[in-house]
Amino acid sequence: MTPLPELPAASDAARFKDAILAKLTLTVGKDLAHATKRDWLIATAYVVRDHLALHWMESTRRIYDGEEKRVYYLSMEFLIGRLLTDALSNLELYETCDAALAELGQSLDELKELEPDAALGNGGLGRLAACFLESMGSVGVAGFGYGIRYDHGLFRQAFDDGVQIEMPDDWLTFGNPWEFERAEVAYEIGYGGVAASDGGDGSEPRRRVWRPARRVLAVAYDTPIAGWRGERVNTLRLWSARAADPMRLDTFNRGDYLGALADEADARSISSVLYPDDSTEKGQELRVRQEYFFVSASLQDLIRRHLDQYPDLANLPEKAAIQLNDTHPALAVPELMRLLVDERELAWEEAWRITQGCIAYTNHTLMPEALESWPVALIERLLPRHMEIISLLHAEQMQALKADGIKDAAVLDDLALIDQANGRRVRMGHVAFFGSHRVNGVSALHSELLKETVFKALHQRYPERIVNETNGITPRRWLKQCNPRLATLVTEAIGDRWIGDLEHIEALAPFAEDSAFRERFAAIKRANKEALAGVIEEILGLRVDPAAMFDVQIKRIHEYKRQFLNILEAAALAAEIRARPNADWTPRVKIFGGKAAASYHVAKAIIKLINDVARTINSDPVIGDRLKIVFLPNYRVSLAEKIIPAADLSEQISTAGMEASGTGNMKFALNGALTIGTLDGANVEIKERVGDDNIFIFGLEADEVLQSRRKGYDAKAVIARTPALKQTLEEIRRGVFSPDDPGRFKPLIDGLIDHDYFMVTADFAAYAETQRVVDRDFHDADDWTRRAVLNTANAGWFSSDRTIRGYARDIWGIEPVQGS
Ligand code: 26Q
Repeated sequence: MTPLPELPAASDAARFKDAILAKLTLTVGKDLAHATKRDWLIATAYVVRDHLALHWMESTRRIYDGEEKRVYYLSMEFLIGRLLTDALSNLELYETCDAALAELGQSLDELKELEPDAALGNGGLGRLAACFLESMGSVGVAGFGYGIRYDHGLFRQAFDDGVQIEMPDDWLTFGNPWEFERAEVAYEIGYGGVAASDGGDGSEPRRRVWRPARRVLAVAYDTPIAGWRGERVNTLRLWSARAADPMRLDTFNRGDYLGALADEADARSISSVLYPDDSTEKGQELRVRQEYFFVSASLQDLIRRHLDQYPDLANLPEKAAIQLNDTHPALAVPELMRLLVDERELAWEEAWRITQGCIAYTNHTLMPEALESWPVALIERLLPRHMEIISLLHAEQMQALKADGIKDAAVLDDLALIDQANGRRVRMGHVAFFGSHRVNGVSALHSELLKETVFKALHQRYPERIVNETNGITPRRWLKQCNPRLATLVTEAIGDRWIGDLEHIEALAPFAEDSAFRERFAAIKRANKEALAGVIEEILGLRVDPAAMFDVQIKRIHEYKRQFLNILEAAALAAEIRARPNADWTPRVKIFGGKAAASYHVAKAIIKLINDVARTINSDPVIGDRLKIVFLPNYRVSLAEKIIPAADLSEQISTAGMEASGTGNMKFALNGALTIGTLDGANVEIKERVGDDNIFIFGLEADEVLQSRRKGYDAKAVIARTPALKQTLEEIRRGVFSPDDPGRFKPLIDGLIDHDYFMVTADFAAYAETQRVVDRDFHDADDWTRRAVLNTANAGWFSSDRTIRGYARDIWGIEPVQGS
């Protein structure tokens, strides 16, 4: 075993300082006199990366020597955010680095703000993948993230007069100090062409070869991800696309310079941009090309790794778990079959045993329009052999069903991988379900609804397959790092065990009754609010009062998440304040953040409405500090880290039955915000844990929403008997908030009146009423703090460490090495 080089101990600031200086000079290539802040940041990151790398080598060796089962998390999205604080904190180098930089006249606080977010994801699903990678490292699971190294992550959001403008994200402009390029790890990915029989004697009818028309290369880039205390450093391997031949010299020599580079441009387009959509919008061919690209590269890679260690693939299910993050990587099912049957010449049945034994699928949505399906003709053209395999699986399944006496055409239709009704489409959810040994939902409610709705027929046929794994969040990033004041207080009170074992934070509960503790807790919330007020002033030039209630809704803008309901209620409240300015109002600052998919016009209209209402209310001298509305542009992980610690009230107000889980809800509770929410997703489980008295629940429940829709919900009648709502809708409709363009919101309001699918009007009265209870309760500041402490103390179960242990036990069949 080659000995590893030595690095300064965690407490050795002097040597850490020397190491930064060495990187600045030798790697960044700058001397002290000319180094920019960014140069300092990059030099620091390289020093930290050295530490990561050593732990990483050790982890990799341990996995190999221990013949551990590896978990491959396949995800189109990894919403990592910044890595400097994460790595420093998990390696317990933060203070050392801070001191070293101080000696160099630099401030860690300042430098860390210069790191761009790695925004390779849209929202919850991508952030969950990032929390899972960190948790796998923390609980001792040999985890590998596989995804795409997008040149451009999620767009940057700017506002032009309150209208969202999308700007390209350029996170790689100044290089990425965290990654290791692996030019030698490259796989060929084929597209198009034909599938044909490979001569033979006809005794093996399924021996087929695929001759793709085009090939691109997938090149690996590795980022080490440290678990808590650096116990284990796992790998995020992202694939970047290249042309197999970078340039056509013959074309170039003919003088066609662009043509000579066309293949390269075409290949690179595959990993060039993240699809900026968090649910709907589909059909683009590039999306399928992206999906196949990273699935094929990842499977080829994990098979090679397995064969480096074991003689054959028969034991792959014992040594490799492949988790599909939604249907986006569902092509893994036919691709693994193809690799096993066509390339490794395994028998079809054996290949199926291995495929199903390895693969498991997580569903993140019940919305039918968000479930991927691709036209058969598209898959046939792009991936002819995969279409053949899917058709074979489809036929086998139909045969088995008929053999079992199932003849009901409707039932057969519901179970089919290929939907014959809608112009022949491949249902990726069905492909993923069928190819998996386990399928999981992401909250208790969501998993039950999966069984009753989208996968009802499949569940009846395979009743053991669906399990629940309620989402979680990593307490390292979402308390220790983002809220150091509170983290320190918690540690002073109960010790630091909570960091590696969040359920231990329960020990904080008795402190809710301790008035001196409450005072300190409240002072920390206040300090965090002052810091956020500073950020708001810097970004928007608006002063907000840190004594007011900070009421926050941050998440993708979507009709089902109902930012619309929130702003309608705010506008109604503003009218009441204007009518009775001297009543006893509880001052509030309503904070919004979130991006709308570029093509989602209703969502963009909602953003504009929030901004228009904000401008009107914020400049109304009668309302003053009683109500302020803030829309922070370009919501992203690093902004969430500043907002969440400062929140008093967390808005989780989706139409019941539509938010699969939510994870922001957990981050707020952990940071001592009270939730106002519907009984949706993981809100249900949050309520069970923090207790009915420490959460504000309102509105229709999931079954009532379905019932109401079935009966034909009549928004007009509800509006007519809800005066505050009626008046607010009329105001918006006639342009009170958009005097420059009075008709601007007419379509939005008319849409609501005509067809309120998301039950905004149905829940308005209950929501408004509950907000007044919130107002009243916030008045009793000390009791509010008591309830906030109980939220923090009871949020321990929502650690993603707990979630990962659940997956390990129920789905991957492994015993994590560390922890309980
Ligand atoms: C699909 C096809 C084409 C283009 C884009 C997409 C696409 C992209 C992203 C579809 C869905 C997503 C992301 C979904 C998502 O973030 N879902 C959220 O997942 C969280 C983690 O489980 C849950 O907490 C949220 O409730 C759920 O909305």
